[in-house]
Amino acid sequence: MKLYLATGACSLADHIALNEAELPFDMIKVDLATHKTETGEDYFAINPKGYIPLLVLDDGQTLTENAAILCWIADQAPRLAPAGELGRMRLIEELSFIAAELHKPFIRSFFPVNDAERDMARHMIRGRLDYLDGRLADDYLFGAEMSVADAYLFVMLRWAQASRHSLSPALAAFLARMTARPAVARALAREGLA
Ligand SMILES: N[C@@H](CCC(=O)N[C@@H](CS)C(=O)NCC(=O)O)C(=O)O
Repeated sequence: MKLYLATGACSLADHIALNEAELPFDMIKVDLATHKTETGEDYFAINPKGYIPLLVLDDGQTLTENAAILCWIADQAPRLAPAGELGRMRLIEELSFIAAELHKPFIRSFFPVNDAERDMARHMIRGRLDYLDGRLADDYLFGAEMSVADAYLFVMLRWAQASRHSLSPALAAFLARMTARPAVARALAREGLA
């Protein structure tokens, strides 16, 4: 298996989830400015979408989109998904929320076309962080056990911290709790972020 990623980018969520699932993989770094892989290949030729993450399965099939890749990883390690009748739907609900309502506004705030767009994106992120603060009464989004959605949220909170959004005590504690997990520490070290 191969994961195409960029250091500290959203693909860190997939990296963490693969580690948590104990699924070994080769890591290929992509330079998002030039869209070249670390071995000099044209990334558009590998993934026409041009963005990371991309997961190449052992049989050569490819998966893109964090939500889909994280769902696939949870299928390989069901303890990384919420249980119960609506468990899978709850996971999709959470991943969709993080992708559309948090990840995308972060991209808008990092690369705005103007100040108004940046301010609007930051305002949206603030509202989402406030909502998530209320969700984190337990250790993780779905209670006492970590899921792949927590890996995605972890990356978003790293970005929030780096871009000077204040984190509530519950969100800061979640960030610290995730950072202390061995699978997370290994991912950070392998990406050179430790
Ligand atoms: N919808 C995609 C978005 C992924 C995404 O935004 N990737 C960013 C890094 S965090 C990227 O590769 N940007 C470079 C580009 O768009 O060319 C997903 O959820 O997987």
